[in-house]
Amino acid sequence: PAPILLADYTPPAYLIDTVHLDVDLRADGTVVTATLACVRNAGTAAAATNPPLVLDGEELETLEVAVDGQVLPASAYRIDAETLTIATVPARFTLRTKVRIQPDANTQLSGFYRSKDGYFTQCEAQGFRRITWFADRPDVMARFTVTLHADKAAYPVLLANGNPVGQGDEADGRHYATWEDPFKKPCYLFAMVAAKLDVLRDTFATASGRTVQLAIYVEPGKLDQCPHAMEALKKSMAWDERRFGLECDLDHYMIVAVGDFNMGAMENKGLNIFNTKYVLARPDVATDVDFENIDRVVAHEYFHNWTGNRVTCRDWFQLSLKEGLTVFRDQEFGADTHNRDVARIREVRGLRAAQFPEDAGPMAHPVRPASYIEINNFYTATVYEKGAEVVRMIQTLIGREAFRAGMDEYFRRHDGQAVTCDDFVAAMSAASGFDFTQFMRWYREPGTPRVTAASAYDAQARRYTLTFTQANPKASDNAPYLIPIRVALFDAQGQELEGHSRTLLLTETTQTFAFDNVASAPVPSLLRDFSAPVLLDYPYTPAELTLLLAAESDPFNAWEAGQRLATGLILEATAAIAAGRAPVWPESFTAAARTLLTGYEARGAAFVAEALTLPGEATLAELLDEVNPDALHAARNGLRRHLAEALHAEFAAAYAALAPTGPYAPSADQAGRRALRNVCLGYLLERDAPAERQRAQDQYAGADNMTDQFAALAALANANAAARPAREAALADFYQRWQGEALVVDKWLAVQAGSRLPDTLATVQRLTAHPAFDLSNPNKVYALLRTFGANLVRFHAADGSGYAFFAEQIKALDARNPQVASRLARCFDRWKKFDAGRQAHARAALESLRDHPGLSRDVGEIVMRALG
Ligand code: HT7
Ligand code: ZN
Repeated sequence: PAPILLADYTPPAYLIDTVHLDVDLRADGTVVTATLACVRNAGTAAAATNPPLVLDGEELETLEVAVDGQVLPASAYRIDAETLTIATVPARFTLRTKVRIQPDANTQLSGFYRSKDGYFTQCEAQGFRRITWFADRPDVMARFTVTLHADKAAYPVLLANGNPVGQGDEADGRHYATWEDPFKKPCYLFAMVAAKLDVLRDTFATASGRTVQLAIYVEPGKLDQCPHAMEALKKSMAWDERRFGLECDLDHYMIVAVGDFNMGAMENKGLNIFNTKYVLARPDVATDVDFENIDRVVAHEYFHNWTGNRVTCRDWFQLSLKEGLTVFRDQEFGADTHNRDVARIREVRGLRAAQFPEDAGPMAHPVRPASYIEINNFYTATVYEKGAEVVRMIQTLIGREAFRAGMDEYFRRHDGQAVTCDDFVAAMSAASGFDFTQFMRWYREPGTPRVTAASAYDAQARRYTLTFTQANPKASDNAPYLIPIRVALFDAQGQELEGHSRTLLLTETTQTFAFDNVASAPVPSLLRDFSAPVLLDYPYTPAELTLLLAAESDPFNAWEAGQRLATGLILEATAAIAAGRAPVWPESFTAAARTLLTGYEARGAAFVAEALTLPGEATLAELLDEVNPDALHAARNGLRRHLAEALHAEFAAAYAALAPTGPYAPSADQAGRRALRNVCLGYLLERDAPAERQRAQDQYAGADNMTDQFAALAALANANAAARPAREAALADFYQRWQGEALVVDKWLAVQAGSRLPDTLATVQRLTAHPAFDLSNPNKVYALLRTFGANLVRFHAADGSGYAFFAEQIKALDARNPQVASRLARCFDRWKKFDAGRQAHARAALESLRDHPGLSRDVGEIVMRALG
């Protein structure tokens, strides 16, 4: 298929003012009658030419088309694979269409589909066209009124966006409900639900004194897993008022949880639909990470109510306008309400594990892509996470106050509009006076810029200089980016030099900055708080890194120093192991780890847990020209084992000291202590000692919360051969205990698929036939298959068995759900980083996918890009 280009954007020929939908759910399908008030778009050049009306539709059985009440004969319109064209229409008219759709047969989970407890919608990006004929593009915004009719006993809950304006009983045990949304919206924000669900209700009083009715709808019997999400919603509402002066504009804010969902959640106006994973939580079934993720996702979808819904995207190339900005907002919310230091570390860890590889691989694209074949393939780490980094840099460049003024200006200018990333940046520029011309490169170019720094010290002049050189081989030219680099200088005793902490603005390819009155050669701390999403090279010595790890007050850069130290050791060890030599682990690193571990009260348990977690294999692999996954895996595990042996007493002491002292709460403080205790447990189990296995078994059996229970299970699942019986017993017990909780079963699948044991592929193959697995459920697919695809050493097995298995799974899945199949196909992205033998196997798997009859556009785009 031909790519869709940003350069080809033209405004819509017709606008739609109002939409009335009548949705009649029946056993033989759902009949949707849509009445659209259409008007020619006077602002376009084509308006004078009486253009045809072209609407989008997919898998619709068209029963009737009428213009201004006159049913059209079939000869008056044309329907092809994906469009309805009416050649001649008046400048203003009412279009009525009647279609039948089959939600029970909708396995793609896009449009209107069946899940366990009823019917749900997912319309972003282009699902609305699977419900009725429409101009399915975000710059067509309309006022929607919806009436749903369904069997009352089977589907007692009937919901749509906006306010309830009517309801009643109908013949044959049926009922109806009418909802009216007072806000204009693009159709991707449309939602409706007809289901049997329980509801938790609450209210929120806004700053201006309005009351918002809150409701969370979940599968019957799960109400006790809703309170955390409700609290998160109220916290988000209060935070957005405080930080950005943004108040909830709705009378009703509803969240509906569904177990079959392609992504995390969806911000439909006033009727969010969520994956159960981001709603349901109770201490015995959800981990600290789950609780925190729920906070973040609830906040994210709520924040979209302004950044995405009140001001939306002109076209899908502008996706980061709403996603990058909303991720930045949810990150800030998480930092303010949880633990700012650790939040930033985790964000960067995530960026390096997912976005940096994406930017270096075949799916590299700008934050604002210039072209796509399938838009669903562009809900990426680049659009979301790098997009958030770009917004964060804007705040760094102009300061927090001006950023807030820029947000105010953005809403003042564009409330109710569909706009572009340029419009957002123009508002920021107007509020701050900052010229963002050069900065726009961050939106335009793919690839991660590499910044190389060098330093010089002139003792006589007491002058220290830093010279930076930047390059991005993936960019379309060699022009430099505007890069903010936060810097501090430290003396040899680890004291930060006063007056020398600055944000340097790189604007040239090579640029030198001077620091005067510097008494002795300092140690620079570069890119504090990760002030720009770049790769930064500086020839740090291990001693300098050790100093920064101990002394840097910026927690990100303290952590970064430790990661740099560990990275250097693991990469050296990888080379040694590949060459048949034994790795060497210097005592200085062990000593630094010991200092961290024994000093956790002062530095914070959550920080120390992050600092003692070695860089992940995918992140490390990016630093190698050719990856030997076995050697890399052995090297990283070798360092873990070395620390486990050398610091056994310290790990055991910290493990004991961090034991819980009161009842479980998912607070930041408790979560930090549990995180560190479980890091200790993981290290302790690296030793081949029965006592350590017993420790893990005891924790597993005695835990009163899922965080500790699952950490013990994960440690056992990765333990060596001697722990096999303990491992199998724990896995069997866990399934036995939790088979009724779908989200816990996902953890059980994931912990096996991510295991480093050599027979993991065989286990995963076996699990695809287990009753717990279901290829139709995205959560199950992600838990088992995507986790396996991210298991560097097992997925990239030298004999190609991982690749061959995966290709077959993708084919099977593609026939049901191309969006999810395509996300699995992304696991092949980095195949060219491996040796020739592995590459040959990966190429064969990709070619078999390419040649698979009926392959979707979604998977096709990923495979073609991968094959390059
Ligand atoms: N804006 C939402 C995106 C989304 C989505 C996109 C494609 C297919 C299914 C989807 N479900 C949700 C989610 C968000 O970023 O808030
Ligand atoms: Zn979003």
